[in-house]
Amino acid sequence: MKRLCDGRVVVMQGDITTVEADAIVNAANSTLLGGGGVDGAIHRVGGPEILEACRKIRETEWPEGLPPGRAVVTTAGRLSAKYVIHTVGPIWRGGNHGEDETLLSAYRESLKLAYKLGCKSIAFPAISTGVYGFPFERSVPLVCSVVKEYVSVFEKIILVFFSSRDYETFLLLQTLER
Ligand code: AR6
Repeated sequence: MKRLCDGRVVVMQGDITTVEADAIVNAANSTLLGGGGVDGAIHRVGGPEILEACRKIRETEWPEGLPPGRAVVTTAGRLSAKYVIHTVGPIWRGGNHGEDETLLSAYRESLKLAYKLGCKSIAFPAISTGVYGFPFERSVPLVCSVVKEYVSVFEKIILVFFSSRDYETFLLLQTLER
């Protein structure tokens, strides 16, 4: 684990479902009805209450699905967090299809929503860098730029990397603290 920005940013390797934070961000897909990766883990550990809440959002707010770059909130079910914030990152299509902007938006909308909910801490996985194929190295400066925008708004922004390789790569390339 490494603390940056006077301890306001925590970078760690591990499973996000075990992390203590007011809000945990889920790298979901537009259906909001579950999937693999971190999405699968969050629903598995958080339990059926989360899926139930996602279904309600589909029935009311987003009948066609949640567009990439947007974020919604549900209960965190059995997770220790207060909320799960579901966002949809971009699917990588070569890098010239607005992928960077959509990734920035996914992080930014999640942070905005958490702030509106009164959260003091928020934990993120590496959105879009798994099944969705966004190159991890390219995501690092983007994530750092949004985190910088919000660093003074939260007590703690936690970046959780599942693999030690991603954790090490992030620390090598991060632009939060030089
Ligand atoms: N804790 C933290 N990070 C995790 C965990 C975990 N428990 N499990 C996986 N990761 P992905 P995406 C990492 O594929 O690329 C789903 O099926 C993983 O190693 O979960 O945004 C959704 O339903 C990777 O670094 O999300 C969508 O269909 C990162 O989380 C699609 O995948 C993101 O990988 C979204 O793809």
